[in-house]
Amino acid sequence: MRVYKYLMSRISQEGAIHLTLIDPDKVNPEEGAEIALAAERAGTAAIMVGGSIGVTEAKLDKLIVEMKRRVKIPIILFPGNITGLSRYADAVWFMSLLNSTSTYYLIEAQALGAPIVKKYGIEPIPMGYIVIEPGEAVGFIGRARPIPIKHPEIAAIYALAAQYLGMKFVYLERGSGAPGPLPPEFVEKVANMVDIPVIVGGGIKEGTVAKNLTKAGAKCIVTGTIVEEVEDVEVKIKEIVKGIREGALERMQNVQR
Ligand code: 1GP
Repeated sequence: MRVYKYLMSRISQEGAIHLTLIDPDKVNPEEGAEIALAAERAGTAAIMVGGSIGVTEAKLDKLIVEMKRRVKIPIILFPGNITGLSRYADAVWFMSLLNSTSTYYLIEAQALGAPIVKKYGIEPIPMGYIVIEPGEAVGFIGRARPIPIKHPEIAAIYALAAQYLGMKFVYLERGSGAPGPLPPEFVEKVANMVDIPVIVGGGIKEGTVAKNLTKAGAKCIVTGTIVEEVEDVEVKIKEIVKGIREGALERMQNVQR
């Protein structure tokens, strides 16, 4: 419960947090550790490590060992499959792709992964994962039936089901590298339906976008691709973290009114 409690306490203190996603297939361990360090300095709350393609345990191990030497914030696995587990991580999003048409991504991969999580002593954090169109690589690989962007009410009922199933977070995923982020109204509809924190990711590149999504109710904003594109990771993540802080502040002021 250590990482779960840490995330919840930062969310309750700050209103919303930023998580930096690093794809082990796209960086070498040194680059990954550099990005993690810059992200930590910029105020990201935790590092997520994972991807849909090309992830091996050996690659993950090397990357996470290097990161652990450099940063203090938790490293949370974001597995696309059972190869996405490493004994060196602090926690794992123990997630089910709720709108997958495949029982593998709903529960079979989780069953295969569960004894490994137990053996390695990684903290599982239960999370419902919902893919919204276009869904990008994860939508295709995960055999999702992506939720139409016009129908946030469908995402909202999946999110509520996740909460009733006991999941501690729900993740609205537009897909890594999506051409644009989720609209704030979409996030608002889901956030108004559930009591568990809503994580939002996919296509977020600007502080103003992070601000509007946070204001709409997101409690965690995930960015991945942007750190692979910019020269100064620290400056970019600072911009996004600043946006999240402003959005959280405005949301909390609206609640008090
Ligand atoms: C992917 O939501 C995350 O799972 C992050 O997406 O790479 O587009 O930032 P980006």
